Parts: sequence; C-alpha cells; structure tokens
Amino acid sequence: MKIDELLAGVSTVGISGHIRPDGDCIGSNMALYNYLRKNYPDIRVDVFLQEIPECFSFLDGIEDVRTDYKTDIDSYDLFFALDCGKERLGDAEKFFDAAKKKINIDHHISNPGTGDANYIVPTASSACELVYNCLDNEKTDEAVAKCIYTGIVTDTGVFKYSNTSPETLKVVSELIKFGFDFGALVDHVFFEKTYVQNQILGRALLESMLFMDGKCIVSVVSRQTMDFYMVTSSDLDGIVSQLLLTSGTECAMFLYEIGSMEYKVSLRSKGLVNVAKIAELFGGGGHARAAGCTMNGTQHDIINNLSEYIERQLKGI
Ligand SMILES: [Mn+2]
Repeated sequence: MKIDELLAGVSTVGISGHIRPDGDCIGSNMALYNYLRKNYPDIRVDVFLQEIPECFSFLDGIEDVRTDYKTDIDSYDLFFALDCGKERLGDAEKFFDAAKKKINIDHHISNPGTGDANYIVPTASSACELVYNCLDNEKTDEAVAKCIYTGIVTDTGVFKYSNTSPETLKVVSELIKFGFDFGALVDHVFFEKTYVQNQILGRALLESMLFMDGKCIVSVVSRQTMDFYMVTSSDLDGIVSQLLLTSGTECAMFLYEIGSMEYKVSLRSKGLVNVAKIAELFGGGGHARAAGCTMNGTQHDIINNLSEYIERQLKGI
C-alpha cells in the first residue's frame, strides 16, 4: 500500500486509532498527519484521538489533534484506522463508517481488516512500521521519523520483544539518518518515570523478597502505601519487570491491593514458567511470559497459592 497513490482527487482525510492510545497508536497517527501536512498542504487532514499521555506531547502537530471529536465534515474522502480495526475507534468509528473510502492499517492478529483497503501484517512490530512502509522515503522528514520511531520503540519495548524483526531494524536504520536525539526520545517515551513512580518502585524493590532458592521474587504494595505516595495503579507499571531483572530469578510476582483482601496480581517469567497457565487458573490470563489476575485472600495466602503452581512448573510436575 502506498499512501501517495490513495490521494488522487482527495481533499479531506480523517485519521484515528484505538481508544486509550499508546505510543504506537499516537505515533502512527501523527506520522501520517505530518507526512500529509508537509507534502499535501491543500488536503484538509483531521486526527481524532483522546487521552493522549503527556509524554507524547513533544510530537509535531499534536496540538492539532481533535480531542473533542468535533468536525464539520460529514463524510471524509479518506479515513484511516491505524493500530486497530474500526470497532476500537471509539467515537471516531462513525467518521470511519461515513467515509467515502476506508483504509485500515494494523498489526493485530485479531483484526481481519475492516476497511475497503487493508494492510494488516500480524508479524510486524507495530502499526508505525507498517505506516512507514506506505510512505515515500524521499518525502519523509524528521518530524515523521520521530513519530515512527516512537511507535516502534514503545511497541517493541525498545527493540526487545520478540516482535522485533530484521525488517523493523531496517526501518529504524532509515529513521536515525534524520539525526534526531533518539537516546533522549527513548528515555522520554519509555524509561522516564515521575518522582512518585520512582519512589514507589524503590519502595517495592526494598520490600521485595526472594524465595525458592532465589528463583522467585515477590513484592506487595498495600493500599495504605499507595495512598501515602498518592499513586494510582498506572504508576505501578513496570515494577514487576524490574523485579524480574534480579539475577537468578525465573519468575516475578507483584501484588497491589485493590480492596479488602483483594489484590491485583502481575506475573512475569523469563521462559521456564508459563505464567499465563497460572493466571488462567485464577480467572486471569495473558501471555506465557506476562500474565495477570485478581485474587482474594491475605497476601500470604495468595503468594502461597501461586508459588505452588510456579514450583510445580519449575520442577516439571
Ligand atoms: Mn501497536
């Protein structure tokens, strides 16, 4: 699919992505927006996204995003759904449905393609990688490159997850030719934490415990501690991954209290333990190396319950 070939006779373009947008969703939307704005100044381009996290506010053109989903156009000549199928567009789905031509670009395996034209590649790292493939490299600039880089970095966990392919890195090798400070970008969109996020991470690490001869690590954050630091559940993202970075561990468990005798449990594994199987036993789910569930009981009961299944898998029984 080539974007330039879709634009004959087009004077209005709408772009949107999934609700609660992440770096890939925002990056792909803004990459296409910046590309069209620069190369096709006569085309009206509207982007519809809501709840954009503050860390993405440095991307060019983000101030133009229509967060109120208001427009005076009844039917866009072209409408792009990026990083999702039309059913996850939220309030933008009606614009997609009403558009004269609907385009769907996505990398989610669950998406059969919901546009008149579809470019769905489940093996691609990100929607951004796919959008990049649709652009003319000659017409791309630094603003577009930073958007694409942002999406690839966030969806691959900084080129770490198994969705990172040689094709992904070929795209990245083109992007860094634009000369932006990619180290600073990675820190900003992926590693940076707020002060309280770092404080609660420190507290969770300090109070963590090793067990099963150091093969397992666990930490628990109580409601009281969360209230003390004035953090919400999203501030606890990444704690379980940091726990698993402890050398010698195979499995990490992180619990935080959501109610009386009720905990959200996150499980991570380096590969020997399939944590999805364990989470499923308790009504949760996920992937072999990253899963979660909600459990009731005291923290000790919960840890004991989970440990039993982890130990069985480690011993191969
Ligand atoms: Mn994505």
